[in-house]
Amino acid sequence: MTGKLTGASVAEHNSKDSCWVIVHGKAYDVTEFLPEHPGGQKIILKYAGKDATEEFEPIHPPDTLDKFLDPSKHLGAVDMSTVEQEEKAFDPEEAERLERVSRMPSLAACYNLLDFEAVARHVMKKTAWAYYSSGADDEITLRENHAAFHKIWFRPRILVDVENIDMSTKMLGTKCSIPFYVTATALGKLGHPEGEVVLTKAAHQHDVVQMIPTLASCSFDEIVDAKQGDQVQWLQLYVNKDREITRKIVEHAEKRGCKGLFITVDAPQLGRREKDMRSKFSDPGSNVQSGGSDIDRSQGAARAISSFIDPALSWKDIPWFKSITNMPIVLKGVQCVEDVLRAVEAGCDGVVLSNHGGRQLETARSGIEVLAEVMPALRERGWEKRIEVFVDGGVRRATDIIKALCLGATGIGIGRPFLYAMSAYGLDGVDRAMQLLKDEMEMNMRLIGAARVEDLNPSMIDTRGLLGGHNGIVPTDTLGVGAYDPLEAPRFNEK
Ligand code: FMN
Repeated sequence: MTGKLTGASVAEHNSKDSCWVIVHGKAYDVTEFLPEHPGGQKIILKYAGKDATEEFEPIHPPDTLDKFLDPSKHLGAVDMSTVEQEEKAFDPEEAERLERVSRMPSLAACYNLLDFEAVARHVMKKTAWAYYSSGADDEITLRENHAAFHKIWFRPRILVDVENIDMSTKMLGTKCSIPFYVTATALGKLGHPEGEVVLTKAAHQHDVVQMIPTLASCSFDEIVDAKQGDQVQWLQLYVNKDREITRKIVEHAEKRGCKGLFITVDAPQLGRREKDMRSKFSDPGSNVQSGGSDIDRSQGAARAISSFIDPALSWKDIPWFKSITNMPIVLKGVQCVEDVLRAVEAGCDGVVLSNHGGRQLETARSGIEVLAEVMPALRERGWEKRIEVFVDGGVRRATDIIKALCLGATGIGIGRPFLYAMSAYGLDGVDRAMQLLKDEMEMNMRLIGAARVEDLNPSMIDTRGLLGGHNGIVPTDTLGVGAYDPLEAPRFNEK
């Protein structure tokens, strides 16, 4: 006798009335938890009586069951040799993907950050690609984030001694090798089995700060445990309706050494990311076709994991955050000068000018455009030292970073490129992506005539294209163009 449960005994509990599942070799009674599951009941019921590990793993930190399921529902170890392995049906899409993986370009063939995106698109699983790459609605803001950098041109200085380039800087009091950081992106294990800790290791190799997402696939502690030496991490916070949960998260993060609290303020409701939603369409676990549950679970990975976020979060909460932590408080997702000024008045230490990578409000302006509006207003008031201004969205080249620094940004967040590098090539990929950025940065600082980050200033860029308003230039509405049935001219009679 092993004292373990058998596969057959678990398999008996395969219905809504008695639902057991196996995760990492242990059985759990989730019957009563079914209605509370943020991702809906249906996906759990798909695995009732079976091993759910593969589905569970990428979207739940490993401490999830300990945290959210009463200990009485932890049924103990299962003898996995007795669990019937389901024959996986042949999946032609997956077979094609694996074939592409076997033909992947070598890492050395990636010369810039967009190269990682091009490779990742072909080798990532469809649902993972859809979650990472998607933007809101028509993805106009998503594309604008990148395009906006092309509206800024350089005014370089010549005959400056640029033999030695120093790219180091300080962000929230932390010295770092280069003014970019790994911004928070949820669900790292969708792209790589080890998840966010891959980014932690790469960040360490390059002396770059990592922002830890609330909705990481790894547990918060795993990500902190993976840091080395005096590596610096920040916490990105989605504020829970239950403030006690939020308080615990914040206090724990501070205790574990996080050096900044980034409160996400652009997501009172998750945007509609239709690529993500569509990728779930064929998944029998989703409710897309049948509906029927009181909460709409049909919104892809994003919606499934975010139902706890408090839409009532407001300026009134800022003093409370200040009362529970000594970490610098930064608002992530600020999108106009008025709110930056208000953040200064509220005593915040920083803002991230960001539209969440184009995943939230469609036709929100790019962070870089907002930066160009914000910095003169701060300087006018002599407030530019009172708050650190970060920016993210669409940064793919060191020239983009330099443009933001010229405008006055303290630090620049990069999201998807590191996810794509990780998904396609693992740690080596992220390492190379960061090195490529450093190499580009060094070269371009030389070419612009700035030996140090402090030497970059607004006179080195021409922002007229960016600040000319959005008049005249209409972004391509790709869906509209594809769906449009063009009018026809009168037809001539056949001969
Ligand atoms: N921002 C958050 O504040 N919290 C999140 O959990 C979060 N998850 C994200 C997941 C993905 C896949 C992506 C692409 C972005 C996410 N973001 C999140 C937004 C990023 O922090 C950042 O604002 C954005 O990715 C920057 O744009 P970029 O991807 O073009 O660099």
